[in-house]
Amino acid sequence: MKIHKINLLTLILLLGTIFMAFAEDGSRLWLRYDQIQNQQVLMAYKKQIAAVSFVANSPTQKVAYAELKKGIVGLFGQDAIFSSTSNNTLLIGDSSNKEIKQLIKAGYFKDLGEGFIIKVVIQNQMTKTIIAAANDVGLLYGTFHFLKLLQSQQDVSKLNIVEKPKIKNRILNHWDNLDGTVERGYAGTSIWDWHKLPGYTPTKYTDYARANASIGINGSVLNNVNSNSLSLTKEYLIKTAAIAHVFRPYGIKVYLSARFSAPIEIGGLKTADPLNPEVQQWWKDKVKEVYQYIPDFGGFLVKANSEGQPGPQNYGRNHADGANMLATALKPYNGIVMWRAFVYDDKVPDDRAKQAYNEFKSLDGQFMDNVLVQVKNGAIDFQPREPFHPLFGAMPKTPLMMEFQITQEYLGFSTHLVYLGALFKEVLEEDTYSKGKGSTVSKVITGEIDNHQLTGIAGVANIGSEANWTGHPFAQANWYSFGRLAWNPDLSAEEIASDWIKLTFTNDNVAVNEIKNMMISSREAVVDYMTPLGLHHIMARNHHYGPGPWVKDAGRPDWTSVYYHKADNIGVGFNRTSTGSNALAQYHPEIAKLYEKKETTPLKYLLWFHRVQWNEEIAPNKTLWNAMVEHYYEGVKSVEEMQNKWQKLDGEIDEDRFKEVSQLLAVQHQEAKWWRDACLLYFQSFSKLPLPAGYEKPAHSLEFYEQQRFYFVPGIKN
Ligand code: BDP
Repeated sequence: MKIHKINLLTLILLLGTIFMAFAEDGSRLWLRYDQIQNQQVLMAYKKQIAAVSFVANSPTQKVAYAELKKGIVGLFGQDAIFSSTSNNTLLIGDSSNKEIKQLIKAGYFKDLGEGFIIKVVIQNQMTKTIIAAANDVGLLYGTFHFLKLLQSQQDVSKLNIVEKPKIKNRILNHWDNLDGTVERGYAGTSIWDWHKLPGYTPTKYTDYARANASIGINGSVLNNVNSNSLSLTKEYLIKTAAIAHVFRPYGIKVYLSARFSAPIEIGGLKTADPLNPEVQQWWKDKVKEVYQYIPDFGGFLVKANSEGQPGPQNYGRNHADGANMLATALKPYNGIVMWRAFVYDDKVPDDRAKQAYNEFKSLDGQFMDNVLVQVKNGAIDFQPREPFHPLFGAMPKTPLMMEFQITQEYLGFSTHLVYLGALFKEVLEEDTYSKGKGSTVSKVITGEIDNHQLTGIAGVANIGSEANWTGHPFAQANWYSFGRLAWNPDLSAEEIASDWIKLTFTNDNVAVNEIKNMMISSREAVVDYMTPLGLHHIMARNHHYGPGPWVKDAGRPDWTSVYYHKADNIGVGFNRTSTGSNALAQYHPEIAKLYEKKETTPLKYLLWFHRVQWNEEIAPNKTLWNAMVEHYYEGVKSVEEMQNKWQKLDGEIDEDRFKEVSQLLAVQHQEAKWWRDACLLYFQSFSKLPLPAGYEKPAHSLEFYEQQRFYFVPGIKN
């Protein structure tokens, strides 16, 4: 009897351990490699890939091999194939191989760059599945691509794929501080443990590199754009070198944000004037030192003369002077400068939206050839919706880099399910008209329009120390979609979502479609319940958590909400046409002409460009006020629909993540209502118009919402 009891206890412990091992914490991201349950698919794969031939020598080949092995063992549930040979082989790399030689001869490798080929060749009833590339990193990308096909259970029997990235530098920007906090980070603390570096480089760093390489990201800026000069000291460079060492086999370069005043702060100089020879020499020496520790260092990212950061303007110089000084120092080592165009100078401009263009447009042609100007997707600041930044298409002689924000500073933090693939795509597809119709933002940044070889795209990371990396399980999709679009901006948001769902949740078609619909509609939902019809920058002050359309007196007018919506008893909206700030003139005349008139401005941008009276008809039989009410209520309704869709997936998704998402959706629903009610009550205090019949009344008074205070909100220094 006693023995029986012990056995039971052991059994319970054992089951507990097994359960723990299978608890779904989301840490495997989209690289899960769970055994394929569909026997038909599995048999077909096992037959086609009865053996693997992969001679892995270099560090990159070795990590590709390890990944392939991990993937196939997981997906197939067996290991034998790596040690046997068969007629049906997966053949990787090796240009000495007959089949691959043939591909080279046939011109497949021409201009392949970091790309890869996956081709199935059937000869004499033998199937060879070939993954080949012009270099190691291409091979790694090809391996990940193939694993993606297997994970998402695609037919791989007739593959003939040639893939190469359309953008050269595909970079994550971490706004991580040396003290472990993350500016605008909502997924815990920084994953870089500067204290334990360089000696300690946890597996998490390798997993980070794997995840990024799997979607083609090849660069990582480790520290915040609001940077600390200490990052450039010897001590920290050695720590950075340890991270670079982990990333190197995965084709990921490290970059650092450089503080412009570093020569003063850590160099002991009296000035950081970019035209001062001593300053120039200091940077040359510093860069030389950096490359001693990190021979493949990528370069610097710089935020200068913006929100109090030092820069060349402190010395009466311009952005090109500053960027070129650093570019000169980096040039001998093939390093690049990513100079940000997100600028806020000391004077309050007549329209904040015009500032970057005003400061940068005239500098076109003055930057060295290893400088990229990094431009946010819109002219204000990562809002739920913004028209594309007018600098895209306006600086043909300068390679412009896109900066997207993956972390959801203005989109509900990591609490709200918002699929940013849809937002990114909307921007990339906008037409700048710079070289005629079809000159999309995407073609500007791929270099196609102005013939640039140096190209880039950056995403402000949403990664932190939380087990699932990004806080919200669905926020992983935003990291994923950024990488996929960086590789190929022509992909659709839908196909990326489908891939991600299959890799992350399920291969069941019905479920995939349900989840995809949720994701696609989530972007419009957040716009509707936060900032419909072109409203912008009406979030609560500083931490940006929740609504704050009433924010005024915030240090300077362009930090307030009232500056951006300009609501009064007559109407609402920012007049950026020729009768207002004329920010429209910064766009191509085709766009300016169209948006000059309310009637031809897309409704989604109406209040961005126009002041509109509350009772003005903006659509047949619809006043602005009624349309605004409709959008806010529609946003909340969309969240309810997401909740319903998700509930239908009970049983289809593992319990852990199912529950996690259910709870987060419930919070999102509450917060969406909060946004709706607070904003409508606030705007109603000007419009003096009633809610049309049939709408649920706000739960509280305007005063109640205005008086809400929150403590220790994440993402800022509290
Ligand atoms: C704003 C953020 C701020 C960043 C700034 C930037 O609120 O924390 O430092 O952008 O991009 O969106 O530099």
